Amino acid sequence: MDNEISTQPHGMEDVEIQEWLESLDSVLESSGPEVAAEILERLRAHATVNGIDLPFSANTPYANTIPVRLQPLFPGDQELERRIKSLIRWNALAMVVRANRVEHNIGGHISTYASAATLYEVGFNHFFRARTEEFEGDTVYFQGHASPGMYARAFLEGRLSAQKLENFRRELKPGGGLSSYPHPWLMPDFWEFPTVSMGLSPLMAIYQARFNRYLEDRGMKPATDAKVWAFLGDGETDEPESLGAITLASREKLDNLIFVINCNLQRLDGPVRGNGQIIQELESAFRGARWNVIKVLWGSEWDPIFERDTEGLLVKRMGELVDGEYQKLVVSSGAYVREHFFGSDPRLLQLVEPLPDEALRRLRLGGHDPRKVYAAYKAAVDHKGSPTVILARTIKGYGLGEAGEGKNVTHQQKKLNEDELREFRSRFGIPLNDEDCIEVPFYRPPEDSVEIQYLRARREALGGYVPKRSIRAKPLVADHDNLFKEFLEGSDGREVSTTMAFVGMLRKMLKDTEIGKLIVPIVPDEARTFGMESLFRTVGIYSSVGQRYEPVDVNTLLYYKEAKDGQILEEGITEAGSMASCIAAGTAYATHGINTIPFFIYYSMFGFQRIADFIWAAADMRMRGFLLGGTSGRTTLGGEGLQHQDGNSHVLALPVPNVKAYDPAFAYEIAVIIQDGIRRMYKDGESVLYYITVMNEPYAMPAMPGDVKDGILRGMYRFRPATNGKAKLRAQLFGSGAILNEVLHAQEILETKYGVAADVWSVTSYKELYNDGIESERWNRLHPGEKARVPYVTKCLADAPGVLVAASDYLKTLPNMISKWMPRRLASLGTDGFGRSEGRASLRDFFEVDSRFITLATLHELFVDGKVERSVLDKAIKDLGINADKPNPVVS
Ligand SMILES: Cc1ncc(C[n+]2csc(CCOP(=O)(O)OP(=O)(O)O)c2C)c(N)n1
Ligand SMILES: [Mg+2]
Repeated sequence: MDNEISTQPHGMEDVEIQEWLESLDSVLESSGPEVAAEILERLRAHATVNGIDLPFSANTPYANTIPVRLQPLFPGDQELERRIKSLIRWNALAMVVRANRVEHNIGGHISTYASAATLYEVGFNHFFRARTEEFEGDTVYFQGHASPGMYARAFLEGRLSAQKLENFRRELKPGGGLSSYPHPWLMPDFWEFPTVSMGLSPLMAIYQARFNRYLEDRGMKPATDAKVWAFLGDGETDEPESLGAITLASREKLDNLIFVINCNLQRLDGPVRGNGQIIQELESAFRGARWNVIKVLWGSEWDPIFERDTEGLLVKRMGELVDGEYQKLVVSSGAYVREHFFGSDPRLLQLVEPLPDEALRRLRLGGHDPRKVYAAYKAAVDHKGSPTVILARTIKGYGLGEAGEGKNVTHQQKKLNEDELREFRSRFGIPLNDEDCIEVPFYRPPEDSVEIQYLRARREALGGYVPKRSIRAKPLVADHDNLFKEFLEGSDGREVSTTMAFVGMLRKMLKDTEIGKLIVPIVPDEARTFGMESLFRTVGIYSSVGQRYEPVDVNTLLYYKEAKDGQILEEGITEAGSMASCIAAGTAYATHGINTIPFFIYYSMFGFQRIADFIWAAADMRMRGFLLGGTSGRTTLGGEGLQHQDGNSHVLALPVPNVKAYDPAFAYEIAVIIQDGIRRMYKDGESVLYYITVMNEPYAMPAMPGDVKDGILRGMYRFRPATNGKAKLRAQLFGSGAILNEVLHAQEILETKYGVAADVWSVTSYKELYNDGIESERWNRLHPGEKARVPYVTKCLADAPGVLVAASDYLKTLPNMISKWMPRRLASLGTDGFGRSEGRASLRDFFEVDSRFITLATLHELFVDGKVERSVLDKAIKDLGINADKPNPVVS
């Protein structure tokens, strides 16, 4: 990375540079930094006007952003805090070492927390405010791999027992253990945010900070100075999600957001930028995005050396080294540092002449110096008008010495030999003798010790303990029958799509007195696709600055209305960002004590397929709310082709345990599912979330045929029985989503042309049916002596005669996975394969899921059972106009 003062033009005398620097110093002293900055700005403009080509650089020199003279006094007892930190270091290390002694390869990380301990401890002792009755609290995203440090602190705080620590990464032991990383699913009273899939937490933190403002601007919570802190690794910033939304944060002026990037210059395999400077690279990216950037590179020991360096040679030298060289210095002796770092210039050597080699080795980095870290945090919380990123330089595996400090292997270090343990013990002053210490016991000083007293007092002053998760929202009370009733009655023959029906429900919900305000519609630039533009006008699009322009369509009924209290989160083309908003809204019941109900509607192909890991994190986080997969169905979405047509998402929803996935065909099914979802999530407090696919094919919505609510929710119900129950040839047909209409059509063809009486079932959720089936199987296996449970599918089909045929707009594996609980063999039709740009009818022919193929499949099943002749099949293929030699969609 370029450094502004790293090059020296030919022919320029040092003394000339010196004069310029001195005159700037004197302006600084006499008139202050604003005037100095103004002069520099004017000089730059003057230079440009005179044809001097100044290369653009968003970088500042490789030095601390906050000069010593602006550094505030450290308000704590530094020595005591150091002792507490040392104890936490020890216990964090002990957790990992002990776990790996008991069970080889159980894993865990020592070196991440070792490098970040000061960054966290300054936060815990002075900044992170807990959530209390009076104050919403700060929100902290802890770096996943630093979790041992958070556990070790909670142990000193008396919040976690030694037994829990003993069972780190062994959660299934009697008495429970501690999860490897922050997982609210596994530790719902402790962790709030899953962060270990790297790159997710920076993006989530940005949208969390923005959502906090949204709640304030809509008058749903008081405006406070609560902060969102996100702790990241420098390697983590290579994930595209990490920096992907930083311009949103500055555009929205999120001065409630602070990133702390632990720049230990290493990731798992080796240096983050061996041949460059990750800190300078990040600085320019964040400064370019208009963040407030605070570099914390050098500890206080460097201050007097900088002071002696009146020529700026040291800063210049610091900017010259690449990270690989810096890493080498970390593992080298003081003599090596003198020779290779300072030795480049005799004047530099002179600067450190008074210092012995050992002192050179112990020149601390900024991220290990509480005074420097405190100064940065203080500046960050006081900063107004933009988000702040703190780039703190540290050493990976700090304090591990020979066991891994700064070494490339340090990330994976889980074991220390006896000498290494003793050295660590001595270095951090842990009161354990040589013999005891090799057992690596957990160590907690007595309750009345100054350390524990101090630590408790600090947390009390900050409102309580962090991290801590609790559910603070009160359950909803109404049952909302009135909202959904009209949708149970059908559309009177009017053709509407399920998307339109859903938008109708949304519109009604938005007007409701109990839930209206709580609804958070979220769209990634697809509102018009889903016919939601009428909501622009009625509830407005959220904008923190309102609307500063007259919209081009202001004279139309549905104009693009942005408003400070707008309710819709129109996120632009970012499914990841929208999902992050959805997560913030769907977890506000815990974070803020507000039952916001997100409805995130998107192009279904770009959901589970594109942002599955965010959905997984949302599920871990116990997010509540609704994901709506719009324009779904491989053959129902015409024209768009291979990248858009979704036949996958219901399969991809299967692995997420608490996602309830539905592929409804009719408006009343959606109404039943949403009403029940609101009850389960916001009245009964269940940790589930919903995925509902909606489509753009218009057709008449029937009224609900009797009380089939239970069947809709459980996954299937008989929608239209055969008219002639006495027919000899019988079949059971299963359809989902828009394909249910094809099934209904096939039912008619089969009856009128082939004398087959078929019952038609709407299968709303293969996932529900599957989960119910495997649950019954499991219970029966474990309780052989008791009355066997019967899967719901089996119950439904107990008296259902005839052959079985299923068709959906998704992969055939969905019906196949429940077929074993059916009374007979199942023929499955589905849309395995790449989509095509075509109309619906052609697509359904291509994927073999239209009424003709359903008819043929039924006849074929009857033929296999010996119920119809071959000739019937041959004739049907001809009569139905099926090309038997057409390409196989699965592989073409
Ligand atoms: C998405 C993702 N990919 C890979 C990993 C595996 N992983 C865990 S830690 C790590 C290196 C972390 O380096 P850095 O972000 O610099 O953190 P440090 O430990 O150095 O503070 C990797 C690759 C992961 N957790 N998440
Ligand atoms: Mg790192």
